Amino acid sequence: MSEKIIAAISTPRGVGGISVIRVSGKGSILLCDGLFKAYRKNVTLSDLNGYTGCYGEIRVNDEIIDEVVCFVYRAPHSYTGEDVVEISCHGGMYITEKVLRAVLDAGAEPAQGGEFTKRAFLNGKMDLTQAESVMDIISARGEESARAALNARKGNTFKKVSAIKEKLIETATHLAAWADYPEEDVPKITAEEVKSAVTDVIDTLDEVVKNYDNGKIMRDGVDTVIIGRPNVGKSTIMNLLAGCERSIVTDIEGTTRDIIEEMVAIDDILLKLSDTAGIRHTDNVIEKIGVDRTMDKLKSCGLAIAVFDNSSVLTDYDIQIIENLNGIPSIAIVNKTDLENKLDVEFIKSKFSEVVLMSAKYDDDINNFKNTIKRVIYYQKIDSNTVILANARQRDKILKAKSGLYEVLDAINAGLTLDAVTVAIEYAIDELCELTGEKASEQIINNIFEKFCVGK
Ligand SMILES: Nc1nc2c(ncn2[C@@H]2O[C@H](COP(=O)(O)OP(=O)(O)OP(=O)(O)O)[C@@H](O)[C@H]2O)c(=O)[nH]1
Ligand SMILES: [Mg+2]
Repeated sequence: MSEKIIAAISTPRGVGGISVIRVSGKGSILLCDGLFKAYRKNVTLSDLNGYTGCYGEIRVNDEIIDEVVCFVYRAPHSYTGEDVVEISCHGGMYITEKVLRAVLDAGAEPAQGGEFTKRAFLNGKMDLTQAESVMDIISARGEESARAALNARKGNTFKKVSAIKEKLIETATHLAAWADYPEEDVPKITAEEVKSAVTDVIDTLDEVVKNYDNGKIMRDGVDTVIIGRPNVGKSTIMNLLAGCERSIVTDIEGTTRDIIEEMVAIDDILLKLSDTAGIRHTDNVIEKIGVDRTMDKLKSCGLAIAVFDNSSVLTDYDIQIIENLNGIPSIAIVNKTDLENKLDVEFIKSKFSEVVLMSAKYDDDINNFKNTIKRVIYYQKIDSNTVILANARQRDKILKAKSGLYEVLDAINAGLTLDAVTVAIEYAIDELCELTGEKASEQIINNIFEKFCVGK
């Protein structure tokens, strides 16, 4: 347990009803007692049991800074595993900063980003995957991603990875026992048995990585590109989904020249929406760059919304756009249905599995459009009850473990000694231990917690 007492404001900066200053470390209760005067007679924070609070005021040199409620947690039953006091004062930065200043002047040190959670990890209150999920919960924007992060916070990632690891440890132990103590009665483990156990684990790891890749979509939003010829109504559609005038709309072709981005939530799905420059041949340098960017963006997107104009016949540009959408999940919009039809809608329907007819300018009901978006994205929706990795670091560890296991298979196939096989299995186990933090270097731990906000 760390000797240093740390303190920070744990609520967001800004005006609010209350703000919370968290103080953690051995001696933190006594330190706060020096500043706090309870309204109940003869009561100090040191008298309080864990999980209890007390109403009173923070005073410095007889000056009352604020009326507060102090909540006391006693080690090890606190977030950090140490003695903790949480001071709830009135919101507003002036008062909050003043209370924090009083705590720091009394001997606490300002907490670094993520230091409370780092202490929780170092004190064995949570494993690394749980700690990382704390950050996910804070930044979760959709219901689905919040649930997934909460799941990891409960330790489900740790449990699942531990189960995988146990299976490998069992195989490695068996191999080692059999190789080291041939005279004992250890049942022989065949190469086929090792191969089958290892292949099972590889399959599970594959599933975990796939889940992560899908989960990332939910956390960061689906990269969605609105594409079409100039003037078909792309920006109008962007604004309709965004619910505000995000992108400039005019009847001049080539109005949008660069990519305009906006995050849009459709129920629990988050879209990272990009309105783009209309696709056409142009000599205008700026517009041309815009068109090139649109095509680049298309290559990496998760969903394309291709817009066509109901009031004009198909052009070569429309055809070119359709060809470029090959292999990309897409929805076609036949826009401007309020105008006389000249577009070959049947042709569009033959090219897209999802076609929405609408008038972006006049329709106020876009539920059909939203439902179509959900339908197309939901096929890649993940089950938030299964294991979900929090970040690229965890994913990398899974991939390294997997490569170690492929070496096991190679070693067996090449007829290498069981020692060589055991070494490769141990490598995979090490990688999984690093994932959960059971064996992580100080450097890695520092890197992880540096990304946290102060106060968490
Ligand atoms: N009648 C009718 N007009 C529409 C509809 N949707 C958009 N418009 C009009 O079409 C014109 C072009 O709309 P934008 O949204 O700017 O089109 P865009 O595809 O973004 O155009 P560029 O940025 O130039 O590529 C504007 O005058 C819109 O008001 C519609 O459903 N019906
Ligand atoms: Mg536009």
